[in-house]
Amino acid sequence: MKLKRSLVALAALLLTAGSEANALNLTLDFQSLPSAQGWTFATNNSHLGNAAESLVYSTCTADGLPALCMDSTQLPYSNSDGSAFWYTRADLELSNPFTVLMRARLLEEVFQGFPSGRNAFGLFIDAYTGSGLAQFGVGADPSRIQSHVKNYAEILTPFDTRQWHDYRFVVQPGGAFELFVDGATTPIVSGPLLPSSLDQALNFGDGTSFNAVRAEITMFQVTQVPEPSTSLMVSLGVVSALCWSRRRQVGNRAA
Ligand SMILES: [Ca+2]
Repeated sequence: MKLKRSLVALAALLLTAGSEANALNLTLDFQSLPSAQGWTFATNNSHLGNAAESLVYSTCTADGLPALCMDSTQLPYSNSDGSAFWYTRADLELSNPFTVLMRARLLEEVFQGFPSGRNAFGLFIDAYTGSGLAQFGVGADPSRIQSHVKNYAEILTPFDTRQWHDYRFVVQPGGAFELFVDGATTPIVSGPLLPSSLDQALNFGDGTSFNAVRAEITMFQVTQVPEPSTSLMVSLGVVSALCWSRRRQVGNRAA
């Protein structure tokens, strides 16, 4: 009876701790476009405006899985218009550590505009945390990563970005960010965030005006674990609740 009651108390404690932590847990669904799921489509192409969304993005099937297909290679390039087409949202609390997991492959990369302007932000993720910016982009020709770390120099990858890969983007606001690929324990790139006081925002998609990319995304998740101090407090609470419960039972038995 006592044990049952203490288990109920334990469950209540865990539930309370979970809701207090209010951790992010966001998964993109591929039955509809991100704009139907809380994301806002954005472009620097003043000519196409929001019409660009349906020209660049579609829900599709990739390798038998529901996917988001991105294809900016079909739009005519004009150097008077930008060719960045991305999704953004500003309603996420990004001042605590969080992780973005993206499974994607790049089918094609086309350089437009200035050849010297080649950069990999044709498929990118970036995060403004309120105090800093962490960002990376993936390129396919050649397979590479580019980031604000190393001043956007090309970091050639030992894997082919035209194949499926898991990109795990781990951001510690006020600290550093790390990008892991396919469960590797060593990040392919890591470093401090760029100081930025711009409002919090998470962005992904085609972020460059001079590259066009054809890509497929079959997973996009944003997760946040409770702060270590919160986890520790929950653990300590659980342990003390269990100890208290056991002491009570022992005491009752002895009486
Ligand atoms: Ca582009």
